[in-house]
Amino acid sequence: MTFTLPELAFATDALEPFMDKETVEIHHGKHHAGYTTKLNAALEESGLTEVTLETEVFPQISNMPRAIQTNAGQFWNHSFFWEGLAVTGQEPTGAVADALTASFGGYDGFVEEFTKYASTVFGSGWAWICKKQDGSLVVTSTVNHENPLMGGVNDEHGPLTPLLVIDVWEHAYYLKYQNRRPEFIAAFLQIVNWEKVTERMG
Ligand code: MN3
Repeated sequence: MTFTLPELAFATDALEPFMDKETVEIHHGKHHAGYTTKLNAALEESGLTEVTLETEVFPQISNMPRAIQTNAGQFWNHSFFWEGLAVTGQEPTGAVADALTASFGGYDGFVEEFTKYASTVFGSGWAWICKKQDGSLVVTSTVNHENPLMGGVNDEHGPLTPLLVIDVWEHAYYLKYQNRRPEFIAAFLQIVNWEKVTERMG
């Protein structure tokens, strides 16, 4: 099986002014596309076909060749990132609003926790909202290409279901926000697809 670059569900300028057109074009059309091509090449080189990333590659990630580790992570994380964005400002409602209240005391508490994790990832990485086995929510961060589905990553929380991710690699925000990562995090929170987050809660 080969992986294809997922199409965006919105036009590249649709997230303005929170995420600018040029950044979306380069981020999706160059970075994400590049990881896709490299993942397929690495899988082919290893003779791995018909693999499922979530259930076969990520749990065994440390046993995989380095090129598969990095590009599988980057391919999947970016696909998940784009799906979590929405053109129009949504607010968490229903089950996800209840879960944010139960786990963080409310939306503002969640924003504080998420901003703290996203702004303190050192270097390149990601911040996540995940659902734990007991149904409660937790914010985590990962470095480089890693994600919470990978064996050995965020293990202190037990098995996690990722619900939302922000990419805090510099390529995700530098053209518009330069070194002002906190401004990018605040902008990201304006374009979260909470309907998708709710769907991912299951
Ligand atoms: Mn990226």
